[in-house]
Amino acid sequence: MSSHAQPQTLYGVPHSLYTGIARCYLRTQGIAYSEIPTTHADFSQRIVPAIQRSIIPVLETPQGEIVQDSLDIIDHFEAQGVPYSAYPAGLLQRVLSVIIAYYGTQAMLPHAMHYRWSYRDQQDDFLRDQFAAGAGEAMADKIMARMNSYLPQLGVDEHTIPEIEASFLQLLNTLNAHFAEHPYLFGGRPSLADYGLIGPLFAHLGRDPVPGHIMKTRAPKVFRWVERMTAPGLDTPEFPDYGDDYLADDAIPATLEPLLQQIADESFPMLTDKLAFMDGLIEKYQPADGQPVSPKPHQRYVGVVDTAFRGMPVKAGVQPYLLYVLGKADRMLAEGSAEEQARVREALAARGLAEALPGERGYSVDRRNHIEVWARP
Ligand SMILES: N[C@@H](CCC(=O)N[C@@H](CS)C(=O)NCC(=O)O)C(=O)O
Repeated sequence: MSSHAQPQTLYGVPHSLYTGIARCYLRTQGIAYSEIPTTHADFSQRIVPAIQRSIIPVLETPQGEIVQDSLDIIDHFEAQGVPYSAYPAGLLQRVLSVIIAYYGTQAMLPHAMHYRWSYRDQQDDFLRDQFAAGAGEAMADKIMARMNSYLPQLGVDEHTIPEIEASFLQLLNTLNAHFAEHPYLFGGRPSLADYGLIGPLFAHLGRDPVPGHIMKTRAPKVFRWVERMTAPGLDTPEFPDYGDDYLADDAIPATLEPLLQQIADESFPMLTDKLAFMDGLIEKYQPADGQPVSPKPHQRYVGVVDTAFRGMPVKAGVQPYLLYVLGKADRMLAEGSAEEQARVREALAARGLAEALPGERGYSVDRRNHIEVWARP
């Protein structure tokens, strides 16, 4: 059992993408917690003033420490030691787990939001029920309208929708084949990659009626992985002799290669365009170290780029947060020996993923006082 005897408090709701990431992690590690919705007075009276915006998930420890951000919540517990660390020992697996986490938490936002909000006629009763349970009847309509309004800045439009749907089906096919052979992406326990993908694949694509039906009927093994990720501990009855460690020797399973190919195909040129946009912002405004990335804490987008998704032109909003995620991969790589770094760079280049590492740009994105800020050397 867990060494965390007193329960943690997790502020969140069942249908929230990022809350799911933190919740799956707590359950896998056997960390006792209770989940409290944002309607609770504690959230508005204590948590929001402390974190400067209304956002979930938020962890409050029994000692009163407050942690916002799904990945920071993971790192908070990693630092204390957990039964199933989310960071593989192999440097390539570790770096790829960050890139896959980026794909899940950032690149799949259009998939999640499209399937949630473009099929209102078929799932409105379900969504209304979920939002009312999480935020109260009075607030449900307002929050639903706000979430629905995010589609244009996510690049969800009549031209991209067929590509977003093709991307979802391709992902399901790949993962269905992978999870027939392995319980998790890199072997016998979930890594940051699994936690990144579970965000969209649980809250939206795994449980909203329209995409949930597609997942169950077309990719039953993916549905089982979603259950496995949300279960306590490791839930692997299909793999009795598999063991609970990552694949040895930093191996990348053959069944994962199509996923890495899809991530490379879909990340470029969009990621490069977004990074170039941020380079331009920094060049123009020369923010000081520690300056928030946007004027108001709840603003996540700093601009819009003309780019492409699977060959389709699209306007996409730029979130500095993506650099917060991908910067982790650069830092991990820097910890390896020169030989190891060369091996990993070569492996990334062979998969078209070399440019997924932002590299040294004269700035990075950090989080201070719960807010994303520009970090300067
Ligand atoms: N980077 C944050 C993102 C959290 C986030 O976007 N949470 C959504 C719910 S899934 C939210 O609170 N949105 C509030 C809003 O957009 O107004 C994390 O990983 O925790």
